[in-house]
Amino acid sequence: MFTLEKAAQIFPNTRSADEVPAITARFRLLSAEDQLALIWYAYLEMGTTITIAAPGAARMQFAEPVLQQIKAMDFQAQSQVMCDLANRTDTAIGRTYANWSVNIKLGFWYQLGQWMAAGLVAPIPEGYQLSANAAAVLNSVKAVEQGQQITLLRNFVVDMGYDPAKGEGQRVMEPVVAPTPEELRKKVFIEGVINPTVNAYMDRLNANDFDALIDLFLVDGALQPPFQKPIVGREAILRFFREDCQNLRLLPERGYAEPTEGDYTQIKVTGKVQTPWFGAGIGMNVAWRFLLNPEGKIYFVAIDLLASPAELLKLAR
Ligand code: 45D
Repeated sequence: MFTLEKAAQIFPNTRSADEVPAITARFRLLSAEDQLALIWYAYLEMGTTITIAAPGAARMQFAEPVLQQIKAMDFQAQSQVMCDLANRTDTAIGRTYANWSVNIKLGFWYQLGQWMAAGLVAPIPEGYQLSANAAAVLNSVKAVEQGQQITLLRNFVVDMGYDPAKGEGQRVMEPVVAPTPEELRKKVFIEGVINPTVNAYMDRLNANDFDALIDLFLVDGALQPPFQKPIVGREAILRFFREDCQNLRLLPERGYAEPTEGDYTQIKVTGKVQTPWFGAGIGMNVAWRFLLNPEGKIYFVAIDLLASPAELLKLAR
């Protein structure tokens, strides 16, 4: 029968963007100063072609006290806070930061970036010279597609701060939005796949209807986000949906389904995903690899960030 490990290997010729974990690992070896400057340069460069949507007030309220505290400091203290975050030093701000959900962390840096540009927060020193290694990492960041670039920026930000609980602690997250009312929902169409579970998965996630979405999973089902370990069990998956998956836009395009061992069904779907941070500005090329049990419940689904657009057309095993 299927184990989680075996399930994770369905459609083995799916090529994900391996550059992302590779560049992330190289980034982590840089000094804090280099890390901050590199992100700043990458961010400026991206800003010439795309804009980040300003986060809403609901998201910012949690970061607000720390942001005000930082704004009131002199430049030197501000630089120190940012370096401490990058160094993962044990400080009060580092601990608070580590407990925020991904989107609150991004909102925090969004605001600091605005203030840095406006001269209210210490800028990267003029004429700062990246080390040779950092310059090489920056070049690698610039060379990948935009969907991979924003994934890298997100990784860099997620890793900062000091977390004594190593991700197992209580998370501070923004409030969950109400699901889109039934009559306003747009339904997806997936060329080559007519499967009620897969369609409901896309439509319910698009509608932020997480309570209905989780019903599609087996109790011990698993979901594997890009470059992460599988999240196992309904409770943990639901928490992940509420925390990390609000207002995503899933745009599946085509797919392929076939029966497999034990009357299970494996289905691969490819298409695009948009994050609310960049809206329609960036479409990330992704694959969903589903394994459904004989009753049509999700035992496993992996979401892969694809290596290249050519992967969108690679459906069969
Ligand atoms: O350090 O089906 C400064 C799942 C300089 C769910 C800065 C999914 C200093 C199931 C510039 C100020 C979620 C898995 C920093 C699907 C400094 C499912 C600031 C997939 C840090 C489809 C930097 C969803 C800033 C996916 C402000 C793939 C950086 C979602 C901001 C992917 C970066 C979403 C931002 C991604 C990055 C979002 C806003 C990759 C956002 C990335």
